[in-house]
Amino acid sequence: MLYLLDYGAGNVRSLANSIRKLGHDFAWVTSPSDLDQATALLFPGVGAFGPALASLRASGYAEALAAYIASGRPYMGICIGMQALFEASDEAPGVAGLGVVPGRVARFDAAKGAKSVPQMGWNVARPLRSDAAHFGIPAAAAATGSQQQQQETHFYFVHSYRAAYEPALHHEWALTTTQYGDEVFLSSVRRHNVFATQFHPEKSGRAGLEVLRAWLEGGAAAAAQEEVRWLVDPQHAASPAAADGLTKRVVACLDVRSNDEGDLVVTKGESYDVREKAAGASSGGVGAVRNLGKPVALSQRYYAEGADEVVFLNITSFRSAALRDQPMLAVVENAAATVFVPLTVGGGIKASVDPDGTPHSAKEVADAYFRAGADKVSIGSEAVVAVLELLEAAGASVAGDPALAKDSALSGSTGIEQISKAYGAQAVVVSIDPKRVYVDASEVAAHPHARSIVEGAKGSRDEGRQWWYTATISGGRETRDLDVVQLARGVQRLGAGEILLNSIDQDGQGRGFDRLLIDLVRRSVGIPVVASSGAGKAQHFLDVFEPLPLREGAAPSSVEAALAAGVFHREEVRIEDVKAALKQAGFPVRREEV
Ligand code: 1PR
Repeated sequence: MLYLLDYGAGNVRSLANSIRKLGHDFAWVTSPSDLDQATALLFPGVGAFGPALASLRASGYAEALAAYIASGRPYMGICIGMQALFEASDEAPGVAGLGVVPGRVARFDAAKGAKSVPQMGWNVARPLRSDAAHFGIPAAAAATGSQQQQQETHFYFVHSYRAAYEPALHHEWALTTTQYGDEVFLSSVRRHNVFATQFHPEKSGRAGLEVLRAWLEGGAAAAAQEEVRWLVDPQHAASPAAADGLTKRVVACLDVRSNDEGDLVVTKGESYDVREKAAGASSGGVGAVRNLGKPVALSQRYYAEGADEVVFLNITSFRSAALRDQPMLAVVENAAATVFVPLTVGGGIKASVDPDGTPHSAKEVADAYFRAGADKVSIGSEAVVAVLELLEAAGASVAGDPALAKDSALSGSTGIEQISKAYGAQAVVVSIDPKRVYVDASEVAAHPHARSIVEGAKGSRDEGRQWWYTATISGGRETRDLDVVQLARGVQRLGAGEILLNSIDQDGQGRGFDRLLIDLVRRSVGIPVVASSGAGKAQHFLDVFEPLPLREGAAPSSVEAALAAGVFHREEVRIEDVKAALKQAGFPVRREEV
């Protein structure tokens, strides 16, 4: 019997869904003694090393796990399930790992290769040895140059810590390596009955399902029959190549709300106005909510077309309590059963009170979405409130930089902090809805938000104008005296792992992304940024990803991901077309095999 070990953090639902989809059955481990009966064991996990190991030890699993592994029965670990095998991790100094694999896990060095941390996205797992093929990871050893690109298999990674590849230390274990920035790390290990991946096969589309299938169908036993051959020189594999394999992510976004008939629909606004323009007298001057399809069906279409991620935003969540908002939970649940790429859900991730007076913290609301199958939650309005409070607690003026706030200014009580602590920063996205505020040239120098003032480029429709970007809440209905740089730096300080950067001015206009806004935020933070709002054609994705020198002396760079909604919903451009155009222009992308 296959058992799954859920130690209580992170989203294990998608893994359960993947296993069922592959036609296999399993049981959850409920006590250490279950491990005696298991004939195969899967230990998935996102989250942090310290709490994971503490929870394993507290509930008596650490010894049972060690005994299980020593018995020779197949073990597969994912993410934390791989990191737990090492001796220790810098993430939790003093906490011992299981010590099955030699060496320790350490944090990515953001300075090496000028990269955002966490690594979030699709990267190449490069097989070092012939036994990788038994685990569904095809070897592309014979291919070279552009040919190799085509044969490379991408998997979804999301982590801040990794085990750097050291050939002498990991000789018996290294199955595949992956490069992020200038760092080469172990993306999967295997020895005898133990196989583990840093990437998430359950979130890696068809390529990931193949890895799971291979293991479930006896990959470890098959590999044991064969002598391992090295496909590459291990020393050579440890030195970084000129560029890493992280692809640019193309994200599909579904803005969801009830229409006037009460049906939950995917809608799409222009500068956040989601109602039809043609408002007749009979409708009281208010047009109907645009209806562009059903949320689950559309997410399935985007998965099939190769979307690297899917985002669901409940855009009217400020009106109701999220825990009562069962339709959105059901949407996520149903999408997670068939869509095997990361799912983000946003809207209403905040403290709420049930009609019977029962209060729920933002984390409890997030718990419900993670249980339903979300991989990340996205926080909008509450993030603005949290950063304003942080500025106040730090005693900073309106011009202050919340990123510099001391630990004592952190309350620990905001949703961002609590969810980030429990699930890891990578599970917390902050969705920012900035709006332009135009200023006179005479106001610029003394302006309290001067840090976010930009000037329209020569030859553009905004030439000669200057503006700053104000933070808004409730879907742009209200502004706050906070600029987009303060907001982005503040949420990073609070523990957010990614920024979803919308633009109310560009939303639904199809004129392209606001590169001035995007570069401003990109150079203000060290976490990944998803550019959003304004895509009208494939070329706009090339424009937003074009590396530019964002500050003096820095290597040219841009955002990690770009998101679009309307252009995909109306089928004006397909995700596949965007990927083809990006590939043609030399950007690394993941193509889903159809
Ligand atoms: O404040 O935590 O409850 O979250 C509410 C969430 O709902 C926020 O993420 C906010 O951005 C979103 N939201 C609120 N009102 C609207 C609206 O449209 N009326 N949608 C809204 C935000 C922006 C993007 C859109 C891109 C790309 N939509 O999601 O998909 O602009 O569109 P395009 O490619 O068609 O240009 P909380």
